[in-house]
Amino acid sequence: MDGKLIVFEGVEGCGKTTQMKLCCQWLESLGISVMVTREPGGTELGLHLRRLLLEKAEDKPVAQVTELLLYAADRSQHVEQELKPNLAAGKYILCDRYTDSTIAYQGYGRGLNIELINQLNYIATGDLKSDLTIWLDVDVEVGLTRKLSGGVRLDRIEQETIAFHRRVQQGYADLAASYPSRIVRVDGSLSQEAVHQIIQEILRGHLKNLP
Ligand code: T5A
Repeated sequence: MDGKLIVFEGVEGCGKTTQMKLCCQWLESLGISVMVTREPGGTELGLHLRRLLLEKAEDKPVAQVTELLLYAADRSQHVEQELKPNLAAGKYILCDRYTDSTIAYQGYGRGLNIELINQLNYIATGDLKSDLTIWLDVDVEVGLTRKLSGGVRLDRIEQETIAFHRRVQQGYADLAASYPSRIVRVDGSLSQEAVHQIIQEILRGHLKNLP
């Protein structure tokens, strides 16, 4: 595959959407063909799954394994329908969340078996890994405060306890330590422009063929 899969990860409100937008503008200014996508919800089927996953219904809790399987189903469709063909077409794909989210949220956050999640990720992706994953590291309370001050209603997962979000954060820290060549930590508490400059440097370092 000729394209590149660049994933943005982190806890709620870490700034992924903001940075992906800046990164997309910058890469396009270099004449690179970019595609921006996300999980869950990067396909039409995935949009239905996203709504099922993130809408909060007090009287209809989603079982933990059901949640895991829905994220895997979303990913499988996304990989087949969007990621593989666009990588083959040479696109740079900026993807908001991917396999590490499932390890961090369902593995560390929910406490589901990590080996099982690795197997499901393998099945869902056919072992398609990111070329580079940018982990925007911010304190969970900073991220949640950013979201709340933006005036948005928190979704089902965002409404989890602080302890849950801290376990997710620990998941990202452990993943970054385990896969240092694939996952790069960026201090997401810096200004938007400072974070963007750091990401540019990282991409220039990792993607040698950038113009
Ligand atoms: N999930 C997902 C799982 O549990 N398992 C899985 O396998 C997968 C794939 C998806 C949810 O699903 C879960 C994780 C999530 O709970 P989402 O769409 O990814 O949901 O939702 P969020 O992660 O919350 O993404 P958001 O788009 O809501 O937040 P972002 O993208 O991290 O943050 P962004 O850029 O929108 O910024 C949030 C606010 O902060 C400001 C922005 O202006 C905005 O107001 N901001 C900054 N403020 C100060 N300094 C900076 N550097 C800032 N950067 C942004």
